[in-house]
Amino acid sequence: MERTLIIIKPDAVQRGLTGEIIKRFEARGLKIIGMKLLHISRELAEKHYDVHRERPFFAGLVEYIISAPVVVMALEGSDAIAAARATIGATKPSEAAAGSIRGDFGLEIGRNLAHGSDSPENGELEVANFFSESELLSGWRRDVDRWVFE
Ligand code: IDP
Ligand code: MG
Repeated sequence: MERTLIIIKPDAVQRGLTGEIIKRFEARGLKIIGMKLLHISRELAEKHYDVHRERPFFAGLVEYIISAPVVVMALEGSDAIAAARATIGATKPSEAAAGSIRGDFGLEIGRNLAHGSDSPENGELEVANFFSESELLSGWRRDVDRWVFE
C-alpha cells in the first residue's frame, strides 16, 4: 500500500469544492487515513515546497498556499500516488484532461485546486510533515476493502 498527501488548496476550499474533491478520492477507492482543516504556516509551506525553492514561482506559490485554510488528507491504497495524480490531473489546468479535478474546475496553474504527492517516498515524507502518528488511523477496518483491493 502507498500513502499520498492530498491538499485541497485554498481556492478549492473558498469555492466550496471541498466535498466534490473528497468525493472523487473516496469513490476511487482510496482509503482516508487522516483528514483535517488547517491554515498552513509559512514555515510548513516552505518545507512542503522546498524542492521548488529556486523556481521563479516559489514566492507566489507559498503566498497562495498560506492565503486561506486548506483541507489535507492522507490517503492509502495500491498505486495511491499514480491514481491520485490521475484524479487530480495535469499541473496546468488548461491542459488537464476533462474528468480530472483540474480539468473540470480549473484554468490557471497558480489556482490548480489540489496537490498530490509525486512518489511513494515523498508520499510518506509529506504525510509525516502534516500529520502526527496519532492523527493517522492506518489500521481502521473498511468493510468494502475486499471489493476494492484484490
Ligand atoms: P504538481 O502540483 O502537479 O505536482 P509541481 O510541478 O510539483 O506540480 O508544482 C507544484 C505547484 O507549484 C503546482 O501545483 C502549482 O500550484 C505551482 N506551479 C508549478 N509551476 C508553476 C508555474 O509555472 N507558475 C505558477 N505556479 C506554478
Ligand atoms: Mg508536485
